[in-house]
Amino acid sequence: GHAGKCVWFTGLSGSGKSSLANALEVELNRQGYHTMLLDGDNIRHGLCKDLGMGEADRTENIRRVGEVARLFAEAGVIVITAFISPFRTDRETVRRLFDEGDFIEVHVDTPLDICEQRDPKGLYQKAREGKIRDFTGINSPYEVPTRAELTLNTAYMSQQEAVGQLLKLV
Ligand code: GGZ
Repeated sequence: GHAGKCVWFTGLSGSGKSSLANALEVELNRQGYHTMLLDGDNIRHGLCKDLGMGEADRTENIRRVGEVARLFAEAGVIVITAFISPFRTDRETVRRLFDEGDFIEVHVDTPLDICEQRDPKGLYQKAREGKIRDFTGINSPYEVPTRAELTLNTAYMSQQEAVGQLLKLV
C-alpha cells in the first residue's frame, strides 16, 4: 500500500519541536497528505498518563509512541512526533521499527540558553529552583543525535526556512 513514514522531532523543552511539527503538518495537509501529529498533549494525557519523567518512564513513553507511530505509518499516514526523546538508544529502537528511509529524525538543535530564555511555561525557572526533578538539560541528560537526517537550529533560521528544509526531506 501507500508508504507512510515518521518524522521524529527530538530536542529540548522549548526548542520549538511543537511549532515546527504543527507548521509541517499544516503544509503537508495543504498538499493533500494525511497526517497524524503525536505530542505530549495527545499522548501524555491519555495513552501514557501513567508515566512520569524518570528515565525508565521516558523510555516507555517513547517506546509506546514509536509503536503507535508505526501503526499509523502502516496505514499510509505521515506521522509527525514531537517529544524530547532524550535518549539515543530509545530513538534508535524506534528507528528500527521502520523501513530504511521511512524514519526521519529531526534534531531541533536550539541551544539550552535560548530554550531557557524562552521558558514559555516557566518550567526551566522551576527546575532551577529545584521544584522540578529530572528536568531535561538541567538535571536530566539530553543525548544529542548522532545520525539525525536533519538538524535545525531555530535560533538562526526562520520557521518558513525550516519547514522548507523539512518538506524536501519528507
Ligand atoms: C522535561 C518536562 C518535565 C521534565 C514536564 N523534563 O516544553 P513542554 O513542557 O511543553 O514539553 C515538555 C514535556 C516533555 O514530555 P515528553 O513526553 O516530550 O518527554 S520525553 O520525550 O522525555 O518522554 C515539558 C514538560 O513535558 N515537562 N516535566 N522533568 N520536560
